[in-house]
Amino acid sequence: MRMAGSHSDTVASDGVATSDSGRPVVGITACCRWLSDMPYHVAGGRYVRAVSDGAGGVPLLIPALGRDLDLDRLVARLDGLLVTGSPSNVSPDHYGGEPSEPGTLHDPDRDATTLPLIRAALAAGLPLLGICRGLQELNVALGGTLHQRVHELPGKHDHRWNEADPIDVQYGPAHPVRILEGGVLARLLGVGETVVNSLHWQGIDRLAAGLRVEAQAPDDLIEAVSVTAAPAFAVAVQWHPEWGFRENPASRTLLAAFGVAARTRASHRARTSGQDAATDQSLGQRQGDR
Ligand SMILES: [Mn+2]
Repeated sequence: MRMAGSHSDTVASDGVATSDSGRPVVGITACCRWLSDMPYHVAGGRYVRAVSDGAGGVPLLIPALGRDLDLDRLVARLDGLLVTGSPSNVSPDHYGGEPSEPGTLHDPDRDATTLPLIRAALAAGLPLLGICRGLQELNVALGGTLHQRVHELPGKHDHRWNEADPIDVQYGPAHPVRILEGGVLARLLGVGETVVNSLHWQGIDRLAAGLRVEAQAPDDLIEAVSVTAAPAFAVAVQWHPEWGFRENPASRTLLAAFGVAARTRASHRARTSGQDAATDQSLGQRQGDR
């Protein structure tokens, strides 16, 4: 058990955000997957660990319930939102793209959840970290478009992984990214190159208004973005910082920065919790009156 005197609201020397009290509640988007003929709402364990151990948050999985989720009430109770990666692709219907190749995995329940959830989270000033599909969803949610098969585009590299490789090779260092001057990543990681993993077929085509390019691959594919007008940390990356983050200083720094932003949000929520309670009470009365 940690002693009371060990409380820390800062980033620890190992780059992991830690706090014994007031841990921020961080929503984690789930996919809807059919297992044994039943829908399950799932998120990879490494995203959960990235939130709990990397960002120092209390992970809260958000089911892919689409319009049956009360987004405003949900967002009001969160201190941060992690939009996860997934084997499924955003349906091109959401950005006016060509129909996907036969056999492409889609997740309409997730699309129906994450796209409005991202917009609600940003409108509420919630800290946000998008990973892989999460970066693509952020771009689509704000009006951008995607390439569905980057490796087939002239001048673009193959950003995919090899299924035949062991998992640690699949998630191993794949290509450098160039961190651009003046952005959030430049402040956290410095300007210049860092090597990242790469497990994606898709990529950003037209960047949404309201996003800025934070990092690019050698083929100029956008590998990281931030939300220009966001009051808090709002960054998305095409790579997977959650994979092996304990051994990767840049990933630890990124997750810790997200955690610090979420903790700032949590302390703000704690200060205004009296107002929240009053709102809850009036909502309860309204429901009781029906
Ligand atoms: Mn890549």
